[in-house]
Amino acid sequence: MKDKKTVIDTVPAGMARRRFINTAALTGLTLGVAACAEKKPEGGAPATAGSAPAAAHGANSTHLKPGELDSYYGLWSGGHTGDMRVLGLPSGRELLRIPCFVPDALVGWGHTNESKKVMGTKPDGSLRYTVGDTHHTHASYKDGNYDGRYAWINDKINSRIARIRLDYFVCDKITQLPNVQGFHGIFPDKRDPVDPAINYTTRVFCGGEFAIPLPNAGTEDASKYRSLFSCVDAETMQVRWQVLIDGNCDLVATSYDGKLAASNQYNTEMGAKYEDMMSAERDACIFFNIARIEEAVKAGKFKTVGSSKVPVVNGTHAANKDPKTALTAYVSVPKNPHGVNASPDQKYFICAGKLSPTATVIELAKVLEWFDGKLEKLDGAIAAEVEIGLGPLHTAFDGRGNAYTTLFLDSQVVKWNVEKAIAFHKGDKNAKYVVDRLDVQYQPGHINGSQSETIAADGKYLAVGCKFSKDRFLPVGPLHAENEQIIDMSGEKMVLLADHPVRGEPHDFIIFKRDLVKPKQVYALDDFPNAIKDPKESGVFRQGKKVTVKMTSQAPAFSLREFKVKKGDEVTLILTNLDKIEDLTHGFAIPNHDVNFIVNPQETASVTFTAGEPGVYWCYCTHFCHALHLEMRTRMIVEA
Ligand code: RUQ
Ligand code: CUA
Ligand code: CA
Repeated sequence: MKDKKTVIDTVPAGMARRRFINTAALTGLTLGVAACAEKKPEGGAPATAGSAPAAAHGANSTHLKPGELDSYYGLWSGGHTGDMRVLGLPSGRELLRIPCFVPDALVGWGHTNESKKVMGTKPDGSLRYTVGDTHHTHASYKDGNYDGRYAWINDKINSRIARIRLDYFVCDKITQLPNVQGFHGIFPDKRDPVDPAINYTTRVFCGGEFAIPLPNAGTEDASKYRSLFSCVDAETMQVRWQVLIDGNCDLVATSYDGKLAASNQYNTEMGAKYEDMMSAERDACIFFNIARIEEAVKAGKFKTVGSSKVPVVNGTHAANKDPKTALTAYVSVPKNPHGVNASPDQKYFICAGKLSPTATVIELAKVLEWFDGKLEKLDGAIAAEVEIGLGPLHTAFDGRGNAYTTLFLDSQVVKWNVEKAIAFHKGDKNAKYVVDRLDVQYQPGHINGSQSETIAADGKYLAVGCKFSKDRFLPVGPLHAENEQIIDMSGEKMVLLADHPVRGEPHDFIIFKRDLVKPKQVYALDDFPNAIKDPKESGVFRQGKKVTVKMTSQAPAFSLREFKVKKGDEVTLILTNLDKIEDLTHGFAIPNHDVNFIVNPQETASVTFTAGEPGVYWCYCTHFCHALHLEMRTRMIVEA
């Protein structure tokens, strides 16, 4: 790896001399990941020694004394565990896992009727899906910063978007995008493109990665497949509109003025095989003109696909040749780009090269000039295209003009100065835009800094999701933990502070100041239409074979000491937790009936199950709540 870095550091200015990785080289490098695992990267100059002790630096630390609280929240995508993780930063301590797309045994997610309703069921009442694959999570904005209302997360497998309420830290809605496969990038808008009074998130944009026949009636001719870019209403979670595009979408970013959304495209070739997908020297970053798309929808200039009623406007090259009416703009960027990120100075989008060792800096004002017919060539929106290292994927910012990009193949984070990169690109060969390189362990994908994707980027901590930990943790069989690393980004040089093992696989995350969210301490009884507000309402209510059991909990007892049902009854058990103290949560488990869920203070939850073989079933509290927690039980007596 050393010699490759030397090449990059000494590369002369000018687009023509840039080195691209060809197909053969890439295949070699990709397969080479496992081989690299055998030996530690040598970390050639000018990389900072990856293992430099944090104490030597002294500014920021991940160490908190017992009882000390973190200063940041982190919302983390859980990857193919299908949930969202909540971390405290800088310690990196995991505080919560919020289930959304897949069942969860602690909460009873996917078991209670309330969560099944959010997740979606088949006509027979069983869950539609029990797997998920979350990649990207982003939160709602107001005035360019997080407002603590919502976060969203994607499920790539089943094209679902979940909304997390940041007052209760629970998922309250899930929407499936019609006619989309491989829903990947996700980003909320930061304000309305037209109405200046709407300075907060009202839309969430979703990129469709895999092209499919529209409608999906099954055809082998991949050249006929298409991808859609979707807009979901932040409040109703309904899909507002979709855009038919050429190529595909990967990651998504939005401008601070609300006018543009962007998505990098690695498959402008519209290939069905990887060789085809990397056959062109350049791909694109597609820009969506939000106001124009919504005007077109209003004017009825759309079609629909299959049984979906969602308006689909035409964003293809052919339909958008005239800048003055174009809904989309395709800015050319090098071969198979990956992440696209909006800089906190609100001026640029950075598109990382992935198969090209470059980052492309796209100037938003110029893209808008093109839409106004004032910029002749879209290429004029490219403010810089500079070499930064091998396998660039995602970029974070410090609010001081620097970008931090992960280099998957180099196993590094490169810190580079955006304005100096622009100067270099314009011909100033003395502009040293690479500020620092830090070895990370190993093969980093996502990266984010504290407050990075807001106007309040504070440049303190950087977290990096490393896809391979190799030798960093005790081996636990063939599958290793992955490695999330925390870096002090406050100084000129980056300093590695900590390793954190994590269950696969780390994906996208955001880090924000803790006072931006106001978590609630107890639920409100009235939020649950089926709440049992008084223990006296408890009892067994029968209508033929359908039985409703109503019960309340107050430590250390359930309101019913026993209840009787008959074998084969369809039993719906409703439990309201009348305890009012924060964290006084009870659980409810029924042996041999696949029932276990929790009820938080003032929360109501219900389950529906079929009563099994006659006998006695001790239902017990699963969540430690009281000195008499073990005694907190009730008997279900199933009669013949
Ligand atoms: S993508 S490693 Cu699914 Cu987040 Cu870039
Ligand atoms: Cu109630 Cu344990
Ligand atoms: Ca390509």
